[in-house]
Amino acid sequence: MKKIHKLLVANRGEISLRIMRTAREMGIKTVAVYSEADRHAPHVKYADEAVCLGPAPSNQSYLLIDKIIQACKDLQVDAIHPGYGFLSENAKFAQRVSEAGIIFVGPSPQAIEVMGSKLAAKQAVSKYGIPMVPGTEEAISDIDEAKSTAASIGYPILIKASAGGGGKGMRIVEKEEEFEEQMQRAISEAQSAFGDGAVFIEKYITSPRHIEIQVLGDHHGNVVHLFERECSVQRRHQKVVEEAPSAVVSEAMRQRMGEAAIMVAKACDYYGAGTVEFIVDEALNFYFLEMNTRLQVEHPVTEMITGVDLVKEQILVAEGHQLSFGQEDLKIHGHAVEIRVYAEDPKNNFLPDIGKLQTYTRPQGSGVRVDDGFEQGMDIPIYYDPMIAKLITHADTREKAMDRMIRAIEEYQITGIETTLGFCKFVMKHEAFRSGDFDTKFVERYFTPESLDEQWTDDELSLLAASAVEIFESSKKDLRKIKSLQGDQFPRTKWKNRLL
Ligand code: MV4
Repeated sequence: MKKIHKLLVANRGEISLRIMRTAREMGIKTVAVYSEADRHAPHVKYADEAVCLGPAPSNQSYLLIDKIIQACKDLQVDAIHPGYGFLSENAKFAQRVSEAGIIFVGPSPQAIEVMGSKLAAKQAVSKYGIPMVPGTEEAISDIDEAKSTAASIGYPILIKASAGGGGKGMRIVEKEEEFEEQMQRAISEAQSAFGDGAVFIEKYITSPRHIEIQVLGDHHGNVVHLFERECSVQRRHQKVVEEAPSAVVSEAMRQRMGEAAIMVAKACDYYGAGTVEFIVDEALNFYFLEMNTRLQVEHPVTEMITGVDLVKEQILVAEGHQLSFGQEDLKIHGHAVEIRVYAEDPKNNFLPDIGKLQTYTRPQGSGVRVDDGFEQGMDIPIYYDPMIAKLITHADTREKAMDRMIRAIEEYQITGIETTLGFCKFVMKHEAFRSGDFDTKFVERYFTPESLDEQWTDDELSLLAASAVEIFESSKKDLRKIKSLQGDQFPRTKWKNRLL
């Protein structure tokens, strides 16, 4: 057991603040790191101490392992929380941190490494009977052998890069004639993007749902799951809306998925917070895809329905404590929805829209949580992810959580930049989302820029038509009056122009 007195958060923005808030509640001093672009950022102001790492680009600041470790030594920091992104799933970083005698608030470097490779992850869990998509267990070396495997699985198949993530390096193959070409492309893409050309094949599940399970493990071999998050509403592998629980997961399915997730965690002696990702087909069969060995962006929906502060548990586990609860202590309370507010223009192909937050007023009230890292008047830097905020609502039913989200979106006032708020409201009102009948193709299936135009009900449209006729008739009357006055008895004056 080793008490943490001072925690450095190797991150920026909302997640850095989110982590420091919990640390402060636990009586732990906080250290922020920042780049020159983030000098005046809220996470820097919030921290007890702050260290500048370098210029704006993350490879000259937030990714500098040596500088971060040196800052810990200079300030007598005893633990590092990596947040998400940046160095959070870098096994070498986790290793270097612990070699420097600093606690890494996260899993072991070995677990990060195994789960960082999709093939290694599949191999690690293969003996536990966890459902996986039919496919190859090893990297493809022989094209003819791969082709015959593909034929026996049945097309379409998906080629995936073992080192890939977030959809990078994936290729769908519809029929055998395309196989060889796509395979070569996938290999060279994987080689240049990840420095690892290993690829494998899986049966392609055409329109899956993405459902993931939050897990927590300690150093004593205890692992629990904190139910599922539904993350199917995404755009080009970027999640847009997440919720917990999922509208389609029954109690029995939840239990089976939860148990499978715990097995995945145990297969790599996992400790800390992690997420086991599954895809779910139309028949609600679920298949293990990969494990994310970090705190995820969408962790708040799990916190809202369980009442567990995941960062607090991460810190306690890192100090060596046993989990303070067992599986049977965890219950789902109500429903939570999260939207990601990005500085992107949904009317313009979601291009990042940078600039100054001219107005920035957060929604408030019962069941509303906003996790953000900006303030009114600040510029959104171009160097990092364009996410401005996460807006989370919680209520006792899914219906009420969605209605509360619409209310909160309408209260949110952001000017100076375009945001995805209106797009999220479109999702929140869409019949497919409301009914729960959607998958990862939701956005491409239903969204066009016109979806954002003002929506009118039939009653409102009749009212508009009636009032248009009225205005037209009254204008005609005015025009007749003017014409009658224009009998040249009077010169055209300003008074008459005003009538027009
Ligand atoms: C799949 C799949 C269909 N079949 N694997 C995309 C990201 C990576 N985590 C795994 N992904 C997928 N793997 C098989 N065998 C479809 C996807 C996929 C997807 C998965 C989760 C969330 C969004 C997605 C969007 C498109 C494709």
